[in-house]
Amino acid sequence: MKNAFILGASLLCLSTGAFAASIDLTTGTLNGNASVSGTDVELTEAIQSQRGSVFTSTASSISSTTTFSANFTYSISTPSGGGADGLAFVIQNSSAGSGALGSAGGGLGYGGIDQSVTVEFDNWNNGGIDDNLENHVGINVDGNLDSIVTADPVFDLDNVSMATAWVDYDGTTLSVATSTDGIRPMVDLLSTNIDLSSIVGSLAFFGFTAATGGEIAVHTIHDFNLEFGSTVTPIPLPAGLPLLGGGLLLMGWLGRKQRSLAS
Ligand SMILES: [Ca+2]
Ligand SMILES: [Ca+2]
Ligand SMILES: [Ca+2]
Repeated sequence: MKNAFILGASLLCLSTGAFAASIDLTTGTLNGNASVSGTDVELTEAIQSQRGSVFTSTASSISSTTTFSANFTYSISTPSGGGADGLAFVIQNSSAGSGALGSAGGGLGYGGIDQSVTVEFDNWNNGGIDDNLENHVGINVDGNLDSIVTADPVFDLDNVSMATAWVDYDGTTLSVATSTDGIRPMVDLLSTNIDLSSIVGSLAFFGFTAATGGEIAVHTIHDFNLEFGSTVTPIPLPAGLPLLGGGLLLMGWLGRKQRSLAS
């Protein structure tokens, strides 16, 4: 009986692990100046007027019930002339598909990509009502550089050796947090209501863009994890193991058995 309980518990652990999805961007679709650097994707070099993007090569299904949690690590290094222009996390279903690449400079490589939702990490003041802070994180729709909402990440995006960002969508609200210590802050940096499926439609490519302009930096994505909620496809368990449902049923049966033994 004790062994059966342990089996049930281990199946529950497997089920939790099954939802974590590390995305290897080095096998994604790289566009423009993006290149693979070891296990990282370098979106731009520290050269003027570069733009690069990387997207998942296959699209994910999106519906009105889609929820997801994403996190990634990024760096912006060797800045010159004040450091520019920044990088962006982009969810898009534009006609270019995984080959999408937007404008350089203040466009951060996402400018003009339609049917898109973007979280920008923007470190150059291009002016305008929501770009008046040099150092800001923003949420943008349809490749429009005017953000719906912006916030100051507090640390300096011009020269960040390693930062982590978390982007969560609960079906209604898109929330963003970022830090330089790898620990998710207790309070999100910014959030806004987004109707994802009405913006992108039934499919979306997930990925990143960055650009330089007159001023420059190296923009790099080191690690990317994406997990869907309601649309997750369970990974197959090793042969011979019952499905997750079997483990849950076993737990339930054990619970009833223990109750019946006690009575
Ligand atoms: Ca700057
Ligand atoms: Ca800017
Ligand atoms: Ca901006």
